[in-house]
Amino acid sequence: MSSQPPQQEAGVLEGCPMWPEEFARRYREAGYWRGETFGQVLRERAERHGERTALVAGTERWSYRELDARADQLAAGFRALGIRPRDRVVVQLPNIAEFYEVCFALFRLGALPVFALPAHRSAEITYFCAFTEAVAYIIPDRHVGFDYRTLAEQVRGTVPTLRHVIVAGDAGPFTALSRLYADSPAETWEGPRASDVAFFQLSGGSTGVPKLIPRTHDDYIYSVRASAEICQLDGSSVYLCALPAAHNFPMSSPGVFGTLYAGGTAVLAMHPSPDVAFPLIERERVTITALVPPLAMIWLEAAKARRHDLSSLRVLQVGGAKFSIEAAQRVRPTLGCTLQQVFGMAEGLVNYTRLDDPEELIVTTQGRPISSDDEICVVDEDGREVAPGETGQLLTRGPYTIRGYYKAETHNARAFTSDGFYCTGDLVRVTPEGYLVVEGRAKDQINRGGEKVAAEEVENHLLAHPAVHDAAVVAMPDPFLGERTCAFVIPRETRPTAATLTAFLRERGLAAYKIPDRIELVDTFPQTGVGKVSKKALREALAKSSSRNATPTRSN
Ligand code: AMP
Ligand code: DBH
Repeated sequence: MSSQPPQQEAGVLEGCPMWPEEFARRYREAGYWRGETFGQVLRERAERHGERTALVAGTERWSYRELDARADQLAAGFRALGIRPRDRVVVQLPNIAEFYEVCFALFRLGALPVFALPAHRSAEITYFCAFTEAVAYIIPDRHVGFDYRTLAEQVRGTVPTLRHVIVAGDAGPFTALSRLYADSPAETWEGPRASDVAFFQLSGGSTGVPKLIPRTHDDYIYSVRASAEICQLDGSSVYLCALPAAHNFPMSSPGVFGTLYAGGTAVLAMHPSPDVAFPLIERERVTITALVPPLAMIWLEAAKARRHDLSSLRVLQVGGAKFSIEAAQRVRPTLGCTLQQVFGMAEGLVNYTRLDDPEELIVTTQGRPISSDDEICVVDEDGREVAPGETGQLLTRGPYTIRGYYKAETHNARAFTSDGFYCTGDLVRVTPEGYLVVEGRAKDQINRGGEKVAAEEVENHLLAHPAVHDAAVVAMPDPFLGERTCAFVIPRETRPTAATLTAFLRERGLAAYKIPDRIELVDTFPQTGVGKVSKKALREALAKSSSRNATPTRSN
């Protein structure tokens, strides 16, 4: 492996490591990167089949022509507000049609969405806005009982670069999205190039603060196009987006973008529960959807009642966390459709089982990469390649896997090898067929049913409490979510209660899914040979402790 530090191409957004020129050339020559931008893709689809339904959300049904026109009008409106190419815009919208017009408007403008999740609160949002020096923040008025305008008020008070808060719905003191549509732009601008960064995705990560993932039009459109092909999407496909729209999985694997690429229809569910999703599947004749494992298990239970006609469903994708073989085996008999396992990451690499694979492979593996140019390397703790079939850490490099996080030089030096492989932190083995099986994790993260929690981030928040001397957050096994979080805390003289600490974390504005499910007060932490906290020993202690001693801090 030769040593090639990531290059900074002239004109590329500062702080975004890009592919070295020889790789970029290879990916273009192979036809992966075709020089298309998202704005152009939508325009082309609107010209080709303008009257087809692109999006269904609530009472809205937008044709391709409508989505295209709205994106143009909004781009002009954003421009008139003073938003410029490369300006960062934090977008925190739920599964509403506006999510996509905002995306495409920003893409056309060349401004860069930073995709926050609806669950994020002031701790995360303030960080995203400040770190990216965002000029605008786009929110719904309310969603699932939470008023995002109050959050925006807080964030605006602390981030000086933030000039605009734009609201889908009742804007209160802020700018209403609905007032921004402008019929013709006051001025013209040069659109982005396909090699430009198009937006930032978030990494679940394992560090103190979430990392931002710069994705280009070229690389993301390739992953979207190839995903749509693997999932056999076409103009008759109807994709149900039940997971949060901003997440990389329902956005691109193949997700709503893949569906729009293929000229199909995307249906948005405000909530992924069977109560909401099943009537939509029946009414819209949904053909494909994507879930995380705990939701898939809920759907499998609910489908037994057979109250809705789900016969249109051809593919159920499950990913984000490991799906048990037992549950995987129940998909076809219960739902009468093919299971597709998806093992992906917002950093790039996505693996799929193929629709016509033997059931054995579909049920027991997490699929194989999209591209024959996805390089896969499985290494031991010393970074040496393991023997075929052995388990080790997955490293990867390829035409849609980033070469570095945004403005994270020190972390990048650890998270990427000197020759550009991303160290996924996932422990995998490769089957003789070349399929990956996820066997575990080397990163300090908890995968709470597909929602990733970085241990260090939660530990840092706990350490901010005056009664906390030290904190260590680990995963505990859970039959429903796969894993839940447990925080071990060494108190100072005054012992805080679990409830006090939980309330403290909420007050600090941490997203609810990161609040520990259980908090244990202890006097010391077990140590490794070199004197570090042994999280392995903590996890083992948890496995041994009976549920009688558990101090659950919440039930879901
Ligand atoms: P992120 O980097 O935050 O996008 O999260 C991606 C991570 O989710 C991967 O590196 C895996 O740890 C995990 N993951 C995603 N899909 C699967 C899957 N099908 N099975 C097991 N783990 C998964
Ligand atoms: O967990 C993920 O991040 C994920 C899972 C499936 C992902 O990013 C993807 C597919 O694209």
